[in-house]
Formats: sequence, structure tokens, C-alpha cells
Amino acid sequence: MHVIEGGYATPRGRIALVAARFNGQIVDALIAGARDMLLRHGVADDAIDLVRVPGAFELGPVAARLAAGGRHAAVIALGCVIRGATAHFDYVAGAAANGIAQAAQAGRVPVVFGVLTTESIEQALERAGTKAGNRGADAALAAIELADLYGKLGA
Ligand code: INI
Repeated sequence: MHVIEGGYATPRGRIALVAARFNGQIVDALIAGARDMLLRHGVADDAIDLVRVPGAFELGPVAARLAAGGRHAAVIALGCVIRGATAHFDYVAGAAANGIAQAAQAGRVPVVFGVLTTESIEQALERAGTKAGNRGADAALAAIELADLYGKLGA
């Protein structure tokens, strides 16, 4: 059997992070995790573009523009949606997931999902560089793997 999968070679080209300002303290920790993972895989700091958007709702459309722009080898969407007392969470989290999935399907480059959807701030903090790892770092590693896989699969 011939297995085709991505490795962890340094991506060729620029990497875009698109990150929400909402819940900024947590999202900043996701950005730091993603940046660290990229640097440790040989990406130059100067080759990372950080695009800020108001909230997770805006991640999908902006990720789609970046993916279609042809200037990046991968796009990493980062945000944090925390459940409140209303249905707002479901709309924002759902729109973020759908928007990012659409961007991923439309583009020629990988678009990865680094959005926390949690019940509490505590759960979010746990996944932003404390006891449950850092979802920003995980998303960056997925982007590195997928950029390599896309290269192997061709246009
Ligand atoms: N945006 C988030 O990124 N996280 C949230 O938890 C959140 N909540 O709960 O409201 C949130 N709302 C803003 C939304 O993403 C848009 O920026 C806004 O509605 C303007 O389109």
C-alpha cells in the first residue's frame, strides 16, 4: 500500500494567522502557541502574517480571502467562543466553524481550525497554554502537515 501523508518539513512560503480580538487575552495565547510551533519548524518570524478581525464570526470570510489570495502556504484561524447565558454562543461558534470549513474547501491551500468553543473561561485557559495544551500550537502543527500534504498531492 502506498501511503501519502504530510510530514513536518518547513512550509515554503508565508503563513497567515487570522485571529479574533474578542476574548483577546486567550486568543493572544493561541497566537503565541501557533507562532512558537511555526518557529520551531523552521518558519521565519518575518514569514508570518497576523491578520486581526473583530470576532470569531469574521474568521471564515477573512480566511477565505487569504486562502484565495495566493500569498500564503497555509492559513490558521484562531479564536475563542465562550458559552454565555444566551443562544449567541451557538450562532457565533456555528458561523465560525462553517465559515472556516467553507474557506478550507474553497482554497488551494490548507485552512485550519484553531477556535476554542468552551463552556467557561477556565476551560478556555486550560486549552490556551496551560494544563490541556495549546490549541493554537496544535492548529499550527496541522497546518504544517497539511501544507506538506497539499504539496505532495499537487494542484
Ligand atoms: N466573538 C468571539 O470571538 N467570541 C465570543 O465568545 C463572542 N460572543 O460570545 O459574542 C463573539 N462575538 C462577536 C462576533 O464574533 C462578531 O465579531 C460580532 O457579532 C460582529 O460581527
